[in-house]
Amino acid sequence: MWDLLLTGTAGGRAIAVEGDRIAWAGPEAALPPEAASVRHRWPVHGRLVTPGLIDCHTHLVFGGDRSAEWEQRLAGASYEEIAAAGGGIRATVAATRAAPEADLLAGAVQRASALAAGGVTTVEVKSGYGLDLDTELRMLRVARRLADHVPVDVVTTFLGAHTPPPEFAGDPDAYVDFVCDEVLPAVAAEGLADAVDGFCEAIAFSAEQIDRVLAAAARLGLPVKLHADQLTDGGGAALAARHRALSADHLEHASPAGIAALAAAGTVAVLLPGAAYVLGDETAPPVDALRREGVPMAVATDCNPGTSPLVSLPLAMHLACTRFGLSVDEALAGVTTNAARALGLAGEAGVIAPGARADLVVWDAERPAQIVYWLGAAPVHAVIRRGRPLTG
Ligand code: DI6
Ligand code: FE
Repeated sequence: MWDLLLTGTAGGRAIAVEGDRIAWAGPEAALPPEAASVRHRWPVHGRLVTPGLIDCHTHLVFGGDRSAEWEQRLAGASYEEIAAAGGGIRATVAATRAAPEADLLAGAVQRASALAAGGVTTVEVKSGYGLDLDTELRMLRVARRLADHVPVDVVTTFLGAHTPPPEFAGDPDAYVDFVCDEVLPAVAAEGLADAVDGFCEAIAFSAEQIDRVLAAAARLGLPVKLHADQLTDGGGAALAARHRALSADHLEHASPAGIAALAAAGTVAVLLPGAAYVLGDETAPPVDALRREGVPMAVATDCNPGTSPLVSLPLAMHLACTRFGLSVDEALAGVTTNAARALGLAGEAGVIAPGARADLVVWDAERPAQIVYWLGAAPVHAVIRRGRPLTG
């Protein structure tokens, strides 16, 4: 028997839920006889209902605070200069290593709760601020525990190859060996990562070094994704495609050949307009080329303390429209179907179709543009997570 039936949605569709799954979705006029005996009926009075939103790229577990660096950037320092002077990612690494697990969890819960308030029901969380065995494992354990405190599903990604840590300064290859031979196998043995990522960038790792990390992930049966061509064209898109990555993320400086390779590999392009905005990078990713080649585009917050202190996915959608030129429909697909695909969850999340997880948002809106247009006030009316209404 159906547990819940939403009627009167903006599109004139009805949506039935049984247990934690969508049981039926279609025009109200076509409802089958089961509808007569549903446990709860929920008329939504013309409101828009979307899949629960998916933030498919975040670094929301971290210690410390980088607001002072942001002020230095306001005064003219560049992200690369700050990183070269020992700030940037390394500053967060020091603070994260020093933070007790309870503090890491408390900060992550706060940020994930803010995302959830904006309609997010699935969030990806990366490691990468530990860069030693203990802290990488601790970050991933905190990420796994998040779902006990915030009503979201969490997908974890191991980002050991984020930047070379101070112990390996001057010898990034030795650090890559350590990641491949020690940290990644330990992470996999504990089942702490759903995927493996790397930062392919002049200030982090070369394509050759990342290639080794992604190959090690494949040997352990883990899917891969990649921070590619964010600040410079380092051949990241082509590298991601060669490894059949779930996603290639950022892509502001990706080459046409890189985009074509992503299309051929079926890799999702994850656009992160918060980072471009905060860094003041005027270069938009090659959205026209992505469209032309048929590369699916996702949109995410990249929530992190350095380049994207952003805890609203609807605001990321707004920036994707205004700064990168996406349409509202593209932005919505970017946080639902395409974001699911970027996490290997196609068909499971991000769609309203029989068999999919019953994660739904009822909006105080009739049209998607009303979600995206507001800055800082997501018009969430109610959220249903795995079949259970949370609010409203
Ligand atoms: N790309 C980013 O934008 C973040 N990490 C990455 O690989 C920045 C992380 C930070 O500055 O702390
Ligand atoms: Fe990132």
